[in-house]
Amino acid sequence: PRIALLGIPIEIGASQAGTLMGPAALRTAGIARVLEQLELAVEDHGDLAMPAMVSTDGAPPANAKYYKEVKAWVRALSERAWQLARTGAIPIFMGGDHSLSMGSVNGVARYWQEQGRPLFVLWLDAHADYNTPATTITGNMHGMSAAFLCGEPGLDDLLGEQPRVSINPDQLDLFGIRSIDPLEKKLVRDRPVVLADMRAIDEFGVGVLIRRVIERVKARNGVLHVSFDVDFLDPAVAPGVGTTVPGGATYREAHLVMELLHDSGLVRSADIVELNPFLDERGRTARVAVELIGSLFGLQITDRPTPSNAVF
Ligand code: DIR
Ligand code: MN
Ligand code: MN
Ligand code: MN
Repeated sequence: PRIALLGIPIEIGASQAGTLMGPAALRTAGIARVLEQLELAVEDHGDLAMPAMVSTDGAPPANAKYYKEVKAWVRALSERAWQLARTGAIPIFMGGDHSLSMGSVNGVARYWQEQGRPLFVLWLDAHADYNTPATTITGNMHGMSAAFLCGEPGLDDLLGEQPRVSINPDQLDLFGIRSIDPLEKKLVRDRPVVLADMRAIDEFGVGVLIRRVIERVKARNGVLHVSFDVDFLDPAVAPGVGTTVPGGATYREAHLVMELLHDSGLVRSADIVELNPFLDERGRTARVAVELIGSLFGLQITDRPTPSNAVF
């Protein structure tokens, strides 16, 4: 298999500046080297250039900060993601803040729709990112990406001429959630979104819950996109994020998630977002993120196969 790396240095979707340095930090932490050691062919496509803004567009929606700038990124990225998927490579989208997923996931969803296979999205995050302009408190668009991808209204013009390919909410798995706004919570409750919050992880463990995700994808002959927001991790493990929330996944929980996903053979694309090197401690968070990408693509402690549910 081939891996296509693409940097998306966007930060205006987030509350704090600094995620534009994310792609550079992931490269410095050795993302390409780790994947090459797994005998994958890695092609680094560099960073997506900041697209020109189209001044003829109408008035942006209220409660969506930097809408025009985010729109420029998202439509360019959606096209690029679709093209990368068509080459047969596994794209890894290196952010950048989480608003970029509105483009990356839309683009790969367009490709899989053409292939006639349902795309499932695993959203590893402290937050649900299920706000719309009608529910948001902050107006930050990185908090709206999952809702947009499920077809929620309010950002309807965001993709410009790009086709919008929404996923059904029952193909979205929110995983690791521990911070959700009041109206956002209501919206998630009204939708068939599948959710494993930290309470569920405490009770059942990530092994059981990730196997449940994998079984649902397999049952429908689907493929999986992993959208990994670094704040999924506990702040003690990953301090280099603008929106840390206590009580996140431990180092080993996160690796187990990635190892199980690798063994499933279902992962066809991934985002790694919200890494903020400006807030990091000497590259610690970038290194952890790269190690986790290693596990997602086959790095193992031993070469023995992972025990299945049945065999221990
Ligand atoms: C909050 C925080 N729910 C918002 N969201 C995110 O701004 O909508 N922080 N994604 O990382
Ligand atoms: Mn988050
Ligand atoms: Mn997020
Ligand atoms: Mn965030």
